Amino acid sequence: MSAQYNRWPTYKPQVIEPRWQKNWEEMGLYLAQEKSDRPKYYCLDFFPYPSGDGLHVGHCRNYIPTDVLSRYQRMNGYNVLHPMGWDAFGEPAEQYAVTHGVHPRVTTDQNTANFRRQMTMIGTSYDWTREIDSSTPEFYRWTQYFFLLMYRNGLAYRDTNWQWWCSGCQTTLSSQEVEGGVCWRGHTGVTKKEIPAWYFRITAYADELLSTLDDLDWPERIKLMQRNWIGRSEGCEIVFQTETGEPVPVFTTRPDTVYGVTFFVLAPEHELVGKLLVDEYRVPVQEYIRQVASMSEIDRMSETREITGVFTGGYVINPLSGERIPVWLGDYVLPSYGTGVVMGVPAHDQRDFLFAKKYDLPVKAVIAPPGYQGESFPEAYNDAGVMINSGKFNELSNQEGIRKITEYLAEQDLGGAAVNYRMRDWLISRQRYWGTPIPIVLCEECGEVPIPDEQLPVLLPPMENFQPDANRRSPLARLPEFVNTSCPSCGEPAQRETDTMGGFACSSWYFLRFTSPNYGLGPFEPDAMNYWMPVDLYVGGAEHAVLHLLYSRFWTKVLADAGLVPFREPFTKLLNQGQLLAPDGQRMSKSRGNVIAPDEMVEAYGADALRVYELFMAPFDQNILWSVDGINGPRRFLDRLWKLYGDSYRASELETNEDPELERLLHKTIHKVSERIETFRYNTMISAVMEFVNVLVDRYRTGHWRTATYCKSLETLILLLAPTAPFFAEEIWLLTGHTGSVHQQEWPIWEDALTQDQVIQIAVQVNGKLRDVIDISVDASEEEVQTLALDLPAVQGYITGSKISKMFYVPGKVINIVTG
Ligand code: ANZ
Ligand code: ZN
Repeated sequence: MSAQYNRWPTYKPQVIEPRWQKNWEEMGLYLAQEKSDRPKYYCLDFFPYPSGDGLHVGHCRNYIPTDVLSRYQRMNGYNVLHPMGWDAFGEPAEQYAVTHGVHPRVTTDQNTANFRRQMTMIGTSYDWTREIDSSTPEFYRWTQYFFLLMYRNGLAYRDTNWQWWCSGCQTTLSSQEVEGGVCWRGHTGVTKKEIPAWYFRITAYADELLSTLDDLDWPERIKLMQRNWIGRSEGCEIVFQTETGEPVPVFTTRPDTVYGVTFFVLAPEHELVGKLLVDEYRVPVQEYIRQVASMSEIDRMSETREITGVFTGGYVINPLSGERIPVWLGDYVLPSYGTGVVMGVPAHDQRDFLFAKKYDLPVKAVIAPPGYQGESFPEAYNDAGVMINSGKFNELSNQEGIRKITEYLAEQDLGGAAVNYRMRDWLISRQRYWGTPIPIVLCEECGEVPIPDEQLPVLLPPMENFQPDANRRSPLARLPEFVNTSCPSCGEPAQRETDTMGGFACSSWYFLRFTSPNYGLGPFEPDAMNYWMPVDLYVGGAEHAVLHLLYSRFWTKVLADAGLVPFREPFTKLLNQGQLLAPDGQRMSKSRGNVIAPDEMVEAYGADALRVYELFMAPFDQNILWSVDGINGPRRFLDRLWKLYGDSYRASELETNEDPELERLLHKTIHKVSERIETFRYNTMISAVMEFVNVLVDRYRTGHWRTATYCKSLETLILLLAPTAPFFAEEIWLLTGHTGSVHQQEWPIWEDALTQDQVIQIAVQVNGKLRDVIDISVDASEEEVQTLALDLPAVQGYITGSKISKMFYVPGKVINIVTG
């Protein structure tokens, strides 16, 4: 404590914060370098889309905690990579541009500049020399390169099947982006249309995407959502035959019920419908197909809706029983699951049961419940039982039956064990302008021809009118100079693919680009990628559980198999922040008019107060409403602490050296703050700091502050606060006579011995008689002692039924509970 002040300045965040922002940038304080003998730490935020609304205080719940951790890790000797960039391609950016009548290049540049300004304003320590923008040719060139890698490896393909079409987005969407007829951006009425589109074969990695989930340090909730999304189902394929000998494989999880099949149901879209259809049923069947085509998948799977169907007039033969089975169409059979066919077992499957009741089809029991006497079932019986009416498999338990029948089918070449996934391939085509052009030429002679790598990027041409096309084609199809080209293979005139890639392509690999953002010879410089990857900590909202977070894992595995990266999972640890809602309980959005911008908060209270408030308001992963007055508390806390430093530095003569109690508290505080930053328990981290400050203020007020321990406490506290309140700490660091930046200091260490609670024993009396003894920390408060004492079984026996009139506590010795 050397510096002396006649006049300690007042705390003016609006003055000091911009000054430090400039200073830190000039010092290059947050530049990450690969050359370092310190261990690396890659701390990443989800790739934000730079929306025209700018940052609101909800985004800060993501960016502030990761910034605190990054700063903390630097002080702990890590070489930290903490970058930021823009997920700038995609429909939201394009929509914004359309609404404002400005080109998305212009609005994107404006929006990213605003985001960068706001992020700097709230004190984030990003290395801005690594900033990337997925809508620049320097970036999307490599997105195209990866597309071609997938194409060469059979993992990208074009298909003309039924696709999800969103009339709001005016583009096709992947199945991951549609739920319950609603697209990921909230448009209702998503339907299926027959449009050619490009897919990534993510299903080829279904098994690995599932099995390697277990080892990830990710929230269980997200892992569970991915597991359900992948939806692995183990069962059996059984090959039935049409009467003309055509095989009809069917997927079932219950091969033990194969003798109970009394009808067959095809999805109305199934390719066999035409072959099985008997002429006299043609009219009602075609009418039925039309009707189902207008239904959404979610309606078709709904359990409350009445199932419908229609008979085709055709039959298949059951390969085990030899029976002739009538073939129906039914809306509850999905074309995209299994083989699009269900073997109807009404006795043991409830949907089949309802179908049989409705259309008066026979119900044949083949699994007997315990004590079964042959009575008819009031509903499907789907529990365990003994096999009956099943030829040579009779009397087996149905579990054994599953095994035996599966084996038998495999031996007879009639099917065998099979695995099915709910997950579908990833539809990547968008019939929109603002995205990465798909680097393919369509040639009449050669078919699909990939653009050679050395001709990349296929540049997104400038377009005045980039509105979606009424013909469900990409706007790029309206540009002859883009479309018409020559075939890279035969040189004849050919046409470019005009679809662009959805934005999730860019975000599937951007984290690799940060390791060497300006590298021109490849998507990343191998040494830099090797040094930084995988990402050590990845933080963002839980809403990306199955889109971005599944796609990036897939993409990484593809790159690993191509020998481009030496790891198979991109994000070692994942955390999701809770949502911050507007005071009205709604999501913040400009259209609702309830956005709270960090700008107004910083102007009124300072960025550090905002940071403390964001961390303090609730546990990191909890949803919470923004409270208008809440930020006053953190601001007052900083004011009070600022003043304490001023007061304490006015005099420097020490009266004594030691304050053992404060010393213990200091070490405990270092310990708590460290542990809680590392585990993202930021709200209690701030409480620990506040409690410590309370004690220091108390020492000052009561005149017990001229001690070496007190001085050391104040010194250490600056360091403890540096990650959380970086401007405040830097200014105090300077004012108290230090040189260099507080952010380049080492994190304080605690002594274990001093963090252990000293335990004492307290006698517990009821009405003056000793009943028990409790062990408790010397620092325990009177309330804690009371609560513990009242909970003791030995005490309960004497106080239940009576009223407690008084409790006397002799600190550190005895507590007496008086009843009556
Ligand atoms: C006969 C059977 C008997 C079935 C029984 C169940 C119980 P998970 O677990 O989801 O994989 N199924 C097969 N393909 C279908 C499709 N395209 N649309 C709708 N349902 C389909 O479910 C597998 C079961 O779902 C399969 O097993 C089949 O019905 C049905 F007592 O086959 B089961
Ligand atoms: Zn050609």
